[in-house]
Amino acid sequence: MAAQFARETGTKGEFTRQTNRFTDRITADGAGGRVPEAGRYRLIVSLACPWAHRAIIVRRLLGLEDAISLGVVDPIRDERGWRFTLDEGDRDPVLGIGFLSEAYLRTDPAYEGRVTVPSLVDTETGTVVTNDYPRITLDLETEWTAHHRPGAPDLYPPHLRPEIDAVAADLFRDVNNGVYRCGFASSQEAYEQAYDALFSRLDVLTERLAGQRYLVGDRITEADVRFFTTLVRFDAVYHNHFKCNRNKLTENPVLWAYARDLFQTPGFGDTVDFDQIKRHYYATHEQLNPSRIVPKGPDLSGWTTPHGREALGA
Ligand SMILES: N[C@@H](CCC(=O)N[C@@H](CS)C(=O)NCC(=O)O)C(=O)O
Repeated sequence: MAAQFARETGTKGEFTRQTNRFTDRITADGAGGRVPEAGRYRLIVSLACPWAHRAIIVRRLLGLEDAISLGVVDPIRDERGWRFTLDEGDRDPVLGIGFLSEAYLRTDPAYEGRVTVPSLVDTETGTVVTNDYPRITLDLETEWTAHHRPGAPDLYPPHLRPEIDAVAADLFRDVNNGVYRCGFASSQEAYEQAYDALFSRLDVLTERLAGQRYLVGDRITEADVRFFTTLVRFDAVYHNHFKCNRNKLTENPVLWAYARDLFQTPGFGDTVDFDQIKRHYYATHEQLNPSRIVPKGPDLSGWTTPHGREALGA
């Protein structure tokens, strides 16, 4: 079976995600040579991408919109990768580039991996500071506090960090990246392993969320942001396109109510673009969907129905 990403496929047909190439950090103490500076950095995202979606939600929840600007790429990549064809003149208005790859090559002329979102770009140099998506949100939460809006939530409170990190590690392996391991597997065995791990983990998380409103503690944290970006794509994309089809999200009363609760929280649902999500997945993975036909469904009207999760407290 041909792999969608041959360079990231192991000998048993398993998808092994590339490492993040750019990992500089912007920290309050300036240890890495960069401090948070309003207006200097630009977050480049695709509204379709679950890893980028984390950063979009966190930026909104923390009120960092004025400090960090947002560039949005076209959900459909061409053979040159992510492009700024949603912008006038097909160029990002701040960076002046037509393709995200231009920033990557300016930073590392020898770069050969996939050019990915989210990427945080320095608007003064046009170079990529980081595409290390798990670190990006944690740093927005802990290093950019001087720029947070008054009353911004603490999404990564010190006393909850060990538990958030543990939940996030399981989530990443089995769920966030697990759906990709199902979809990009190029052997039956690798697919079934990923599928089993995904649904076993969803069973464990269902049990956990049956008795508590949020994943960790009594408040929304980074862990919920990470779970949400996969759940909101589940029925629209992963169930069908990535063959994650034991159950739909809407068939799991606990997770469906949990996802709706988050969706109806400002910063979550208002950052979801189902049209771009569907067009991106179905039209860019030619190995999985050669016809590029985008399914019409599912019916999305359920997302705004009452969820009843207030009864669990918090
Ligand atoms: N930076 C990570 C994760 C981010 C990521 O995979 N983003 C996707 C979109 S959801 C992307 O930019 N893909 C570009 C490509 O496949 O060429 C990676 O390198 O795997």
